[in-house]
Amino acid sequence: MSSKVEKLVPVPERVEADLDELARIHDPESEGWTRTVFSETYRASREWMRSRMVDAGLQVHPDGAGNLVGVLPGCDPAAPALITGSHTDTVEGGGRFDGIVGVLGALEAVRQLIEHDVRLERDLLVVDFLGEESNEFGLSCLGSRALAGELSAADLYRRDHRGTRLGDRYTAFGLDPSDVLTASGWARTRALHRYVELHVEQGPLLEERDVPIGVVTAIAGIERMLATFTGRPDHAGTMPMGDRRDALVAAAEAVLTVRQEGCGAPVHGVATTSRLVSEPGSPNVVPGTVRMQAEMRSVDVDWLSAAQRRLTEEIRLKAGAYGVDVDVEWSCDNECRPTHPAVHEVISSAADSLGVAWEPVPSGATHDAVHIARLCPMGMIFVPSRGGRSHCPEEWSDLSHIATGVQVLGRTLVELDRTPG
Ligand code: HGY
Ligand code: MN
Ligand code: MN
Repeated sequence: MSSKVEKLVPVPERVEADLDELARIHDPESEGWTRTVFSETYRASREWMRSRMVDAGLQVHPDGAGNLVGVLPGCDPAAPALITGSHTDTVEGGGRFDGIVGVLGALEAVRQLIEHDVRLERDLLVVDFLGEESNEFGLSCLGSRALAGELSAADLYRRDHRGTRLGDRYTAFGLDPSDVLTASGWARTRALHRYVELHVEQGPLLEERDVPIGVVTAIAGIERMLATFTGRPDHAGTMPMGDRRDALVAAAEAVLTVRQEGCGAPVHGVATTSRLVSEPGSPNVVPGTVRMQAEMRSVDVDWLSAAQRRLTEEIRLKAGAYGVDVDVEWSCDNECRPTHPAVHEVISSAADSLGVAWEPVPSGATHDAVHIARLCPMGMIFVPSRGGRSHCPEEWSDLSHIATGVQVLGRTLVELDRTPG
């Protein structure tokens, strides 16, 4: 290892200052550190992000899909490029670290390379991907999905609960929807060598095992369910209990069935019901219709598909006992994506060379890495989350862990730069 590379030691205070400054750009009307995609708060935060990328020494250009792409030129611009990054949008009521650590950590890694005059052979692309979080259009990872060619023209016609089309949200954000599908083609024509993403674990494993670094083995597949229960609205004061067809009672059974399935996964799996919309919703009417939103996730592909089938059957059977019909629709947010063994190997040996303990961990959360994996071999580095909490204001990762993650990222990028092929 050259002495220059040995000197790539992150300055935690710089990362902390960036984390604090970005956290200040959040929606004052919402809980936590909210910066949802397409919001005015998000627009302001990306202006800040772009200027921080320039300050770090990157040549920045937004692509047609709304991703912010910073380039650190390498010695051989014709060589397939390295790519790293993550996202800076949050869920409603989200935290200060999910995604953000991967973008701001990459900026610190870039500053280290420049300050210690470590010239990479390959261009290094640092990307703040647009809209990674799941949204009302039912599509997470908007920016990386577009780069991977997985966003379709039909997707732009998806509507949110107000009836607004996704394409119109791009337009209002200053992006041309037709560009979103074409201009993102740069990532499919620009040869990409390897992708590595630094991210907070968002779960309890690393903290429980007291290990500072996780090397991700696979990113869970996500299947989303929309169940529509059709019973019969009746007078709540007169219809005898035994004669009712109460859609909300059937849905309540289904919520517990979803939980039961999630708790039954033999290796890795979770299931969550996130929304019930009961109509007509009047206190004196037996609910006639209920729409239920749920999701299941696992790195165990066989369990996930079997659980979907079981759940659909069980929900229908239990609803029938209340005289309620149910229509169950499933949609795949993303397939399970294993990380690339060659990238996994470089990350773990980078940690070993730094004397940093690491463990292989699955990711129950999805990431932009799932989509960029379609463009080149992918790997991920995790740092611990306090109490395993995320997607909440209490989300926290220690600066010392983040700095270790940045150091492993920097060392990994240098090693990946040298790998052929
Ligand atoms: O939903 C997820 O797993 C990610 O945090 N967007
Ligand atoms: Mn994330
Ligand atoms: Mn998230």
